[in-house]
Amino acid sequence: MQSKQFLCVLFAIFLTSIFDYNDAVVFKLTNLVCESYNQSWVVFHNCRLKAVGRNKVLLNLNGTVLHPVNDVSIHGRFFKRANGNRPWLYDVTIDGCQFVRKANNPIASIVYRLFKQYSNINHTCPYVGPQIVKDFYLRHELLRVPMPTGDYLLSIQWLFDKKLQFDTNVSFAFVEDLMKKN
Ligand SMILES: *[C@@H]1O[C@H](CO)[C@@H](O)[C@H](O)[C@H]1NC(C)=O
Ligand SMILES: *[C@@H]1O[C@H](CO)[C@@H](O)[C@H](O)[C@H]1NC(C)=O
Ligand SMILES: *[C@@H]1O[C@H](CO)[C@@H](O)[C@H](O)[C@H]1NC(C)=O
Ligand SMILES: CC(=O)N[C@H]1CO[C@H](CO)[C@@H](O)[C@@H]1O
Repeated sequence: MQSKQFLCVLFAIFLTSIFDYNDAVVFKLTNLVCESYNQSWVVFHNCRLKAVGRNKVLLNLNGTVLHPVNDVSIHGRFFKRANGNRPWLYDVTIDGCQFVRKANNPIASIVYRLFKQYSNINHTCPYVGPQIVKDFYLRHELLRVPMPTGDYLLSIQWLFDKKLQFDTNVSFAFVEDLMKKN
């Protein structure tokens, strides 16, 4: 019995150290660019990051789709910064209308899981009117996949009817610091 209790205590200490470890992960947005290439279909009113703490940065995006769209292609490219940008891990094009019906792409699902609660885009096609992302920030606990320390860029080109309409480029930092104890 005694040794079992001792093991429980050890296990609790182990869990606590994992908790500290999670605290020591920095996962934050560092840059955001939105650009419409066809102002008669998509306009951006707001596309901004705001730091609200040393390691917490909020993303706000407000755009309008001026005519209903039923054909959305999403071309996502994931870069890890090293001597300029170079492709790393991922380059994919998915059918956006199909994806919101059935999340059929694992990497897109990770990205979607991170931000869907902050946005009004989780509905099926067509899309029209205000497209909002409000006070979104990166939460490490929702990531659930390992990622090496580094600076990353997720560049997304949005195509309507197979034609490029706009870009959203989001940069973020992921830093694992095992020595830091907040
Ligand atoms: C987004 O990132 C890609 C890849 O670096 C780049 O080619 C594109 O010009 C960027 N778009 C904007 C609007 O900056
Ligand atoms: C720009 O948007 C209009 C809809 O307002 C559309 O008819 C046209 O095809 C689009 N042009 C391009 C190059 O995507
Ligand atoms: C988005 O921008 C439009 C146009 O400026 C504005 O009317 C609307 O209130 C904004 N929506 C949000 C949620 O900020
Ligand atoms: C792609 C995705 O996650 N879609 C979800 C949108 O929200 C509905 C209702 O909450 C879910 O059933 C979908 O899975």
